[in-house]
Amino acid sequence: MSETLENLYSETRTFPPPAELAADANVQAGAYQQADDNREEFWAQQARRLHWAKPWDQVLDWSNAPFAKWFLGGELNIAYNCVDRHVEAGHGDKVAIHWEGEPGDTRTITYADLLRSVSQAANTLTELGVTAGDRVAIYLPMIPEAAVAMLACARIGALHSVVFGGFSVDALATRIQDADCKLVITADGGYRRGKPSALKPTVDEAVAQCPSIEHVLVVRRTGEDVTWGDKDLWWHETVEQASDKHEARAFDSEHPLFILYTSGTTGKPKGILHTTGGYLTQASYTHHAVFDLKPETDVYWCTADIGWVTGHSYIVYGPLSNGATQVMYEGTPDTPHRGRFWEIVDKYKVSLLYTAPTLIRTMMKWGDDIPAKYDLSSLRILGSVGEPINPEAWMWYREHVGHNNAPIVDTWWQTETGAMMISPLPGVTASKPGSAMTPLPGISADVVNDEAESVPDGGGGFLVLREPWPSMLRGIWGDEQRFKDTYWSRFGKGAGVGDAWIYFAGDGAKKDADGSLWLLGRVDDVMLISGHNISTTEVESALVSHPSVAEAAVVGATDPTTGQAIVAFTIPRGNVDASGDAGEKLIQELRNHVAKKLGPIAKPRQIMLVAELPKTRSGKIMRRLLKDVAENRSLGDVTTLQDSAVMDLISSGMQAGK
Ligand code: 6R9
Repeated sequence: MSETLENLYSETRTFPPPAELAADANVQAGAYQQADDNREEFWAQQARRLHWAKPWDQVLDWSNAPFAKWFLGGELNIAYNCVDRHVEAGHGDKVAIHWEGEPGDTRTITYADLLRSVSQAANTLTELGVTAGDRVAIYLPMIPEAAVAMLACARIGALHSVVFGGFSVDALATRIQDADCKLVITADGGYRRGKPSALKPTVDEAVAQCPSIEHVLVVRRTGEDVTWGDKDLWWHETVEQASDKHEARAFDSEHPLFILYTSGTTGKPKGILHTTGGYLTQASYTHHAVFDLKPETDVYWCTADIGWVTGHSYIVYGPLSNGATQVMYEGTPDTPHRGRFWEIVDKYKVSLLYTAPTLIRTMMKWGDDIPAKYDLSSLRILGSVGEPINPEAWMWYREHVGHNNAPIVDTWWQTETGAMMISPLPGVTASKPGSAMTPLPGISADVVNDEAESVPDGGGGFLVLREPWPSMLRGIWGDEQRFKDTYWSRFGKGAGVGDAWIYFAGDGAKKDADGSLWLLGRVDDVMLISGHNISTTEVESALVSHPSVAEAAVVGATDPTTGQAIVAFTIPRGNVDASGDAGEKLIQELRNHVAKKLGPIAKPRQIMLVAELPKTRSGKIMRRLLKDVAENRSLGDVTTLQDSAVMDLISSGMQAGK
């Protein structure tokens, strides 16, 4: 990209933290200065929040950059940190997980229960021949056994590779093969949209293509019939019969913890590798700092799936290492009704909620009256992750969910970063709707131009990370070169310029006049209209700021006159008449609305009113597929698409010229 990204959208509203929250916040403003004064000592201090069986000798070794080592010589056990130590501290009876199944069945799991289950699972894995360094695939619905399985792997030093329960045979098989997994942990099925959804048949087909698999451990969740093979073992006949005593042994700080495959827009998925000490340090600290967790009184709920990095760091490792009480929910937000999320918040008196912009926009579409039916007064901090949150969605979240005073923490991070990197601190930051604000203490994010020079306030460019951080990826499984090429060859030493290694995140960003950071989406999605770089995020936010719009996705389609032209796919809010002439009128109104907000250059060539948008299971809009539609191409890879029928609907609407 030759020019910097253009900044069109401006936002002036700010919301300081409520005074009581600020006064009592876990992390205060001084943390930034402390981290600036001595970054390594700052992270060492956060590492001391954990239990180490052997202290480290050196905080960071960056001599073999871009391969980092943190807390060298230190030893710890992750499961001990997430479970045993809370029981030993007298909190065995404390609820770790309030689990809510989609059909309404529930389970209450204390830290003592969790310790027994994790110990049993660790004993079973060991009996099945799984040892430290082996890889285990986990393909489960959102049931407590998913967390138990991950912790059991961590406890014995085996790497888990969690694969989304919605992924296909191919997606599962390629991931098993890439990491040579020895074991798969799965279930007969889970509940989705009011009915059982089978998992075992997918595993059977995948395992048939994966000779490395020795055993398949199957949790009984739905009770539906399954085909049984000689590798299959029931969880309740093995794990639940095993001894519940297991001594956790400490592993080296750099012992590998897990592999998680990123969806990746092109090519084969990348197996992102994380290790032990640094990962847990940052996952734990950021959860404590950004959610201001008070383990005695808070009830935390992260709505992500465990198959996404957000589920790893902020359902399993962060909250459990901090001794949190949390809610875990199996199903979809509209089963059996569209108030389900708010019903759960009300029922468990959730105080800290972590969800994704896609869900917030869906709730906006369903209408304000739905959250209004529930008592949401327990909520004190609201988190967002996964995509830029449009200012209007941010305001809606604050008003209709956060009763106009719960701080919103918009957290930017990636599978690769392992934990949050850019986010407000709820007791410190006066936040702006739509901005992730500032790098967290100890993190050095910056926005740079093509020459890797920091852009001035008001400028836009590429998001980079200038210094190593504890939970950074340690590589791509089995592909060192791709690791260097993808993240380290765009800027800095890896690009042959200067001495510093600079991590390229792949996102566009801008700094506003105060230096606050605004994420603008993936650099690959930036549009080039008549020579101007325009970010999809800003046009989408302009559309969502119109009262008739719930959600929008924008792509640049090839255009003979302007190079690329803006094509927008827009979901009207629930109460809007978008049929026939009313729809045509709305389209014209929206085109003019964008032109007025952002300038005539950003006026969409075409707007389509649609009922749904193609999304990944973690809620990211798949703009690549919409671009195929806008340019009349046949669709590319759809294996990570949540609902494939969506694309048929959109394509047929496009052909009909709607
Ligand atoms: C945690 C997670 C990473 C990509 C990232 C960026 C987008 C995530 C965001 C955000 C703007 C935020 N992203 N959080 N963009 N604001 N608060 O989502 O990991 O699935 O690996 O995706 O998601 O584009 O580069 P992952």
